[in-house]
Amino acid sequence: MPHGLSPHDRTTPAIHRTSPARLAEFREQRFGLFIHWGLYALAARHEWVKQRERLTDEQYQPYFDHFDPDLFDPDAWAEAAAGAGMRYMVLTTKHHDGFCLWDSAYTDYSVANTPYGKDLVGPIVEAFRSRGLGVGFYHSLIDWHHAHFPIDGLHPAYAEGATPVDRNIEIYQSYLHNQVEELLTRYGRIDTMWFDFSYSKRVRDGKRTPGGKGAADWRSEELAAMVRRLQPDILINDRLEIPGDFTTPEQFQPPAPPAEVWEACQTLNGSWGYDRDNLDYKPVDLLVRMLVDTVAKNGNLLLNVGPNGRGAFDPRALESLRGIGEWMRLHGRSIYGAGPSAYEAPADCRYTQRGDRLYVHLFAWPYKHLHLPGLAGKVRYAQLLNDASEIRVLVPDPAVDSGHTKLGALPPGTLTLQLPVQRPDV
Ligand code: FHN
Repeated sequence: MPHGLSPHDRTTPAIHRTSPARLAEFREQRFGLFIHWGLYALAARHEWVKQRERLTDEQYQPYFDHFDPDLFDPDAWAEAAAGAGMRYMVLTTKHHDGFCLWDSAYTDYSVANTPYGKDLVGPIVEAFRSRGLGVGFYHSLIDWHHAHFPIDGLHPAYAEGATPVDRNIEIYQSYLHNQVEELLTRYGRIDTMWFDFSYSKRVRDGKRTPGGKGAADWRSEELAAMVRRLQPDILINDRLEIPGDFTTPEQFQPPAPPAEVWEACQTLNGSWGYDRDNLDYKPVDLLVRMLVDTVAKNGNLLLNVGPNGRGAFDPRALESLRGIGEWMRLHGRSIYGAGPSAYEAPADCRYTQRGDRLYVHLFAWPYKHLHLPGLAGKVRYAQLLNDASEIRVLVPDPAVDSGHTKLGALPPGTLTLQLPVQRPDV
């Protein structure tokens, strides 16, 4: 993600236009894999490399000419995601550089004309769908390769010194709509459409981006109506600059539960595209806490992996997914279909609740005494779900409005106690 891009101002309220059943399914899933893959993976720096390094089309062309992911194995990707406990996936069909991962009838700038030469979207969709995971498409509204996409303040040409110029955006709008129609009619049921991104209101370092783009530039209402006509149960995100089905806070955790349906998108190491030399991988327990914090605030987490130029997940990414998967093996039932509790969690704790089961996630330890305010008299029993050393949980004394727990010496990690409680009167 380029320096200086602030997290998106999610001022566009989400209007739930898809079916309640689809929203319930989305909330049940809670955890998905974001995949950023394209020519930029060969540069192995980040997905904005063309703009950040002011590469001309000619300087970027070698990545196209050498795109031949010989280690591409979508089944391995899907296995790693399923093993991490992920329940759906969102794939970049086209990112800002305009390169298409499918054989589009509307451009030669696609995988079909690279040395690899074959459709990538279909095998990826099939690998994930065959394992019961949901399938979503990320599609960039921005297109730095298209001859009629305006040169504006974000365009690599502007970074190279070109003057902003509108060009013929109507031609680009038709191209955008036609490609979305291609994607939504070629690969069966698609569960999520993840557009990215509008910036008509964007101000950077106190200055408005020259020629920002918004709903009018994408013909967003018409585009969204077509998407829903082609895929009636699809979820559309909020980045068309018109109300969507869910909002998309990016690389930050909202301090309080947002009112609308929301999905946090996060990276493993700060980069969406494969960034070989970026060693800043978040530790697993932080990734787990992000997931827990998100669900405790009634959100979903879309966690990103950027496959490398040969089509493989980096060993560090696989290690992260394996670590999360181990935690999910123990505690997935505190995530799937779970959500916020009406009970207020103590500091350094998060509560997730599903039905009459309250899950207490300790973000700090060791607690000498864990006070669970408001639960006195409501707990029938406590069950330790970790494989940690034995823990004695004293069921709160009904006379005392707080419970306390003597914790044995615990290994680091998030502890989850399962306390079946009567639902609070909310
Ligand atoms: O510019 C993109 C970025 O490369 C990445 O795709 C993220 C993912 O949400 N979206 C935009 C930045 O907000």
